[in-house]
Amino acid sequence: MDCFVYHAPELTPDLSVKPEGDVPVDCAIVVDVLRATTTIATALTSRAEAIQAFADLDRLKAAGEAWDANLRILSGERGGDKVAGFDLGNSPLDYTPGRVEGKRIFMSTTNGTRALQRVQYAPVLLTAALVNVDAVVKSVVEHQFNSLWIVNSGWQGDYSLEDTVCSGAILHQLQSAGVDVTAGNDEAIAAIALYKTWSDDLLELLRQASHGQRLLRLHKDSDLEYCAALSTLDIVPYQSDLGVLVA
Ligand code: 3SL
Repeated sequence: MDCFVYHAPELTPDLSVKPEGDVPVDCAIVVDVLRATTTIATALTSRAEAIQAFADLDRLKAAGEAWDANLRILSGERGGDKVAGFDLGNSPLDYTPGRVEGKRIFMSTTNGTRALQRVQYAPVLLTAALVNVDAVVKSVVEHQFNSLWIVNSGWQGDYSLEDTVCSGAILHQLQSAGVDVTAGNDEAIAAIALYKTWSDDLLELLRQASHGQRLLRLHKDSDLEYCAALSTLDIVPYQSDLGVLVA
């Protein structure tokens, strides 16, 4: 399987609009360890009906307000904080069954939802974080794709350590499962090396990462601990309709 890692949505070939000819990839996996894809995996594990992702807050509000008020949650994050007037921010720990079961979550985050939009026309679109690496790898192995893009959300167009280590974990576990992983770019080789270096102390890596530091300044220590745990959730979020993720 040809595997490519991209460090940010802006560095990823554009599949935000429907391509005219053949789509250049079989499956795209969007990663935002801190914290969007960890929150998505958690919310779906808590039996949210679906996550509907928006890059733009005004579009989110319009779609959310058209939904039954008892069956919706408006989830907005900018700069690590909850957006004023929204029900929830982006802490995965807030997405408990008591709050989200049966509800549609209208979500917008600084980078993660932009990454989803960037590859929304991939034939198969999954999301992964450290918390659901094993489940996602199992699903990729079963589908026997020929090509895979791992799209890191990064931070405002730039590299992020935590997303890269998760990309490396996915590729490393694919290799361990016997998949013939061919690195399509140098980023894929570097991601595997980063994961091998840090696999025994992922929490420390998250603490050293610039976005980890930003969240620690906002007193989100427990979020970091939760996001650093490897394969604690057995869930594979996938896009069922444009912008809509289900379990
Ligand atoms: O960038 C994003 O999409 C967010 O996950 C950032 S934060 O962790 O919620 O601050």
